[in-house]
Amino acid sequence: MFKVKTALATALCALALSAPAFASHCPVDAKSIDAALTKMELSDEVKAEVQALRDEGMKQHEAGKHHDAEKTLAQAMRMLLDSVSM
Ligand SMILES: [Cu+2]
Repeated sequence: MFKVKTALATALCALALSAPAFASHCPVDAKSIDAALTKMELSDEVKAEVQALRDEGMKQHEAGKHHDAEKTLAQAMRMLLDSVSM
Protein backbone atom coordinates (compact mmCIF):
# COMPACT_ATOMS: atom_id res chain seq x y z
CA MET A 1 0.00 0.00 0.00
CA PHE A 2 2.78 2.39 0.92
CA LYS A 3 4.66 1.67 -2.28
CA VAL A 4 1.59 2.36 -4.40
CA LYS A 5 1.03 5.63 -2.65
CA THR A 6 4.63 6.67 -3.17
CA ALA A 7 4.48 5.75 -6.84
CA LEU A 8 1.32 7.79 -7.27
CA ALA A 9 2.72 10.77 -5.44
CA THR A 10 5.85 10.61 -7.56
CA ALA A 11 3.85 10.38 -10.76
CA LEU A 12 1.72 13.31 -9.70
CA CYS A 13 4.81 15.35 -8.90
CA ALA A 14 6.41 14.53 -12.23
CA LEU A 15 3.15 15.47 -13.88
CA ALA A 16 3.04 18.86 -12.23
CA LEU A 17 6.62 19.59 -13.24
CA SER A 18 6.65 18.19 -16.75
CA ALA A 19 5.77 20.16 -19.84
CA PRO A 20 2.55 18.80 -21.31
CA ALA A 21 4.31 18.25 -24.63
CA PHE A 22 5.23 14.64 -23.85
CA ALA A 23 2.66 12.60 -25.69
CA SER A 24 3.97 9.40 -24.15
CA HIS A 25 3.35 10.70 -20.65
CA CYS A 26 -0.37 9.94 -20.55
CA PRO A 27 -0.07 6.15 -21.00
CA VAL A 28 2.51 6.08 -18.23
CA ASP A 29 0.09 7.83 -15.91
CA ALA A 30 -2.74 5.55 -16.99
CA LYS A 31 -0.51 2.58 -16.19
CA SER A 32 0.20 3.79 -12.66
CA ILE A 33 -3.54 4.31 -12.20
CA ASP A 34 -4.19 0.76 -13.43
CA ALA A 35 -1.58 -0.58 -11.02
CA ALA A 36 -3.11 1.36 -8.16
CA LEU A 37 -6.59 0.10 -9.05
CA THR A 38 -5.45 -3.52 -8.85
CA LYS A 39 -3.31 -3.09 -5.74
CA MET A 40 -5.36 -0.76 -3.61
CA GLU A 41 -8.44 -1.59 -1.66
CA LEU A 42 -11.01 0.88 -2.80
CA SER A 43 -14.73 1.22 -2.48
CA ASP A 44 -16.67 0.40 -5.64
CA GLU A 45 -17.67 4.04 -5.83
CA VAL A 46 -14.11 5.35 -5.86
CA LYS A 47 -12.99 2.58 -8.19
CA ALA A 48 -15.69 3.40 -10.73
CA GLU A 49 -14.94 7.10 -10.60
CA VAL A 50 -11.18 6.64 -10.95
CA GLN A 51 -11.73 4.19 -13.81
CA ALA A 52 -14.01 6.67 -15.57
CA LEU A 53 -11.46 9.46 -15.22
CA ARG A 54 -8.72 7.17 -16.45
CA ASP A 55 -10.72 6.16 -19.53
CA GLU A 56 -11.62 9.74 -20.26
CA GLY A 57 -7.98 10.77 -19.91
CA MET A 58 -6.85 8.15 -22.40
CA LYS A 59 -9.58 9.22 -24.81
CA GLN A 60 -8.29 12.78 -24.60
CA HIS A 61 -4.77 11.47 -25.11
CA GLU A 62 -5.83 9.59 -28.24
CA ALA A 63 -7.53 12.72 -29.50
CA GLY A 64 -4.25 14.58 -29.14
CA LYS A 65 -5.42 16.66 -26.20
CA HIS A 66 -2.52 15.75 -23.96
CA HIS A 67 -2.85 18.70 -21.66
CA ASP A 68 -6.48 17.89 -20.92
CA ALA A 69 -5.60 14.22 -20.64
CA GLU A 70 -2.96 14.93 -18.02
CA LYS A 71 -5.37 17.05 -16.05
CA THR A 72 -7.95 14.27 -16.09
CA LEU A 73 -5.39 11.62 -15.18
CA ALA A 74 -4.03 13.81 -12.40
CA GLN A 75 -7.54 14.10 -11.03
CA ALA A 76 -7.80 10.31 -10.95
CA MET A 77 -4.45 10.01 -9.18
CA ARG A 78 -5.38 12.66 -6.66
CA MET A 79 -8.56 10.76 -5.91
CA LEU A 80 -6.54 7.60 -5.34
CA LEU A 81 -4.16 9.44 -3.05
CA ASP A 82 -7.02 10.96 -1.09
CA SER A 83 -8.60 7.55 -0.61
CA VAL A 84 -5.48 6.17 1.08
CA SER A 85 -4.61 9.14 3.26
CA MET A 86 -5.13 7.87 6.74
CU1 LIG B 1 -1.17 12.14 -24.23
